[in-house]
Amino acid sequence: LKTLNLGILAHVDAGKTTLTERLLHAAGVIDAVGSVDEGTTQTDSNALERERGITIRAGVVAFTVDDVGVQLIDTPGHPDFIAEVERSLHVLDGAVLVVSAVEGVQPQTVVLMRALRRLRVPTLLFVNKIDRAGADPERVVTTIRERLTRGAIPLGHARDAGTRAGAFRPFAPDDERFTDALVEALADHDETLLAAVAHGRWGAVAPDDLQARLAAQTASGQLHPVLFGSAATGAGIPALMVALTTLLPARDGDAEAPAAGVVFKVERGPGGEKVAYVRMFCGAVGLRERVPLGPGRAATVTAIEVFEHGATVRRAAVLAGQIAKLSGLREARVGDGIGTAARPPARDVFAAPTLETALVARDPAQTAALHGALAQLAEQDPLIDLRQDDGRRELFVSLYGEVQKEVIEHTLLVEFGIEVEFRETTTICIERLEGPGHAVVRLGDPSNPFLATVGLALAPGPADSGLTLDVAVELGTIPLYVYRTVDAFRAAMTEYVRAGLRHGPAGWEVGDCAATLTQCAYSSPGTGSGDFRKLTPLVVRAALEDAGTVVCEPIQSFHLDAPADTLSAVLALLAQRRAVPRPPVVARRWFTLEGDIPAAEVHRVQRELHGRTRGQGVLEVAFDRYEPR
Ligand SMILES: Nc1nc2c(ncn2[C@@H]2O[C@H](COP(=O)(O)OP(=O)(O)OP(=O)(O)O)[C@@H](O)[C@H]2O)c(=O)[nH]1
Ligand SMILES: [Mg+2]
Repeated sequence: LKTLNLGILAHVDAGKTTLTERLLHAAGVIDAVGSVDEGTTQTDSNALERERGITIRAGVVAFTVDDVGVQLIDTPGHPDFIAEVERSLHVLDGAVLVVSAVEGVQPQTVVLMRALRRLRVPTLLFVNKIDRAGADPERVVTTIRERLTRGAIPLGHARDAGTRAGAFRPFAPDDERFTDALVEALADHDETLLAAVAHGRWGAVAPDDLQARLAAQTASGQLHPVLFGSAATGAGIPALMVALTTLLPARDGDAEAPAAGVVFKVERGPGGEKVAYVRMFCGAVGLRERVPLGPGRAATVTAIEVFEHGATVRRAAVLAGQIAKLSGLREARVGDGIGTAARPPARDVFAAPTLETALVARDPAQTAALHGALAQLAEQDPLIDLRQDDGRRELFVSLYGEVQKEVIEHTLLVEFGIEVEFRETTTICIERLEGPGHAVVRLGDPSNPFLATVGLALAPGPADSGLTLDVAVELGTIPLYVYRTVDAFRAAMTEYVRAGLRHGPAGWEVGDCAATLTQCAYSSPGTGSGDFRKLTPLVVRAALEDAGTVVCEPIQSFHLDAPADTLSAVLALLAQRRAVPRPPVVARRWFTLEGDIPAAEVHRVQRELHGRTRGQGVLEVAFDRYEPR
């Protein structure tokens, strides 16, 4: 059996979850199509999803079409849950991007398509809701071409759009209008075909050959076939099923190769135990096997469940191409590579959250419980990035937006019985060193309770260099009876310095720092690792005070599309909100603006853009850099 890991992506409410139900029904997995509005779907399975009628967590469900085992990932469309989409993107063989025939191309559609194209994920476009009043599939295809991809190639057309009878009519393989358009699109990336067209000889290309070329260019992410239908009525679903297996690249996994997989989701099982969702790229992992989980960590697999025919089934191994839920990986984190041939973690596709909020338990007696609960949530959603202020009173979490905040509040209440109160939402800044700084605390100093000497010099590092530590002390001053090797000592010291940099003098994390250990001493046999672990952050703190720091705010690069006649209104808005646009590019009815904007202003611009562009403006932002505030 070949496998196809298929992502369903779209702007919120375009119909991903309903479409998933339809596909499961068409594949014979479920007898009746569930409803999002009644809370009876397979993939919107948690209580909050059912209550709100939106998808919050990515859900996996499997079915078989012909000889292909499809493992479908239904993703959330709301931008606050983009982190869920991010994790899924790295495990896909192909995707269906759903576009509503009524609302057309929406903000998140643009964001998602850009990510899919950047990662070259083979993608089909499904124009959904052709049964709904107001559906205008022709106009949607035009905007898809203008805003998403010039490589859009409709495989048919919608008849009776805007009525319950709306249906999909695929083009006949020898329909000349279709083959002309297809050849023209294929020739853009195919020189032999281009030459044939130029010489008027392409008529000799057989329909089967065109189909194979279409599949090849879809697989390479150059062309994007477009289908039409309705997840509500089932129109167009059979054609979509065929396209999944004939146009997207299903794979025969190599189970004999060295094991490589990735953890893309972590959840807690009914008994509170950790369950890691893993996609294997090649090789296999068996029950009771001890698997590497990234540098210095490993764990033994105690249970394996794979996805089959709408359910999960216990198995003795997870094979190349498959997705499985693995138990026993207590240390597993989202993004961990699994196995001996694991790839390094992928770079983030979407921007990290740039907002944060403090929260406290309404009942102070629950403060410790709140900490534990948030730590568990942060495990499932690492970008939450739980932090605590110096006074140890308030907890901070990172956020994408207000809806994510409400979900956290609700989850804490329902799953953990903790009522919380949020403080106001603020932007996450960092501190940078203003210049070099130095500090030393010596063994035997009356103010030093630890059995160690640590001297540190800090200097500003280049942008994005993170933390580097140079150990510039005599070998004899390093307590090798504690750390065994100089490398182990350096690794441990790096972590201690990092701990000290977590809160700079202004309370923000200190970024990009070149540290040098200038002095070191110990007193054998009394000195232990605890002495260095506890003393180093204090020395870092003193060195930071000596250097001085400047607070820097996140700056995002933006991409803004809006109707051409709204350009001056949009420019005025951007100027008010400290954005710095480059010259606009106007293409017929739309203009595009790119430039920089402080993250703190994005929310306001997003809100006001709506009114200034008749609801059509789309602002996409991505983190770019930090700059002094
Ligand atoms: N008329 C019509 N309604 C549809 C169709 N597909 C979905 N809907 C409705 O649109 C609403 C949203 O559908 P969902 O399937 O939850 O959309 P989604 O893309 O999964 O939404 P999120 O996961 O929250 O982003 C529901 O009320 C569906 O019943 C369709 O083809 N036609
Ligand atoms: Mg959904």
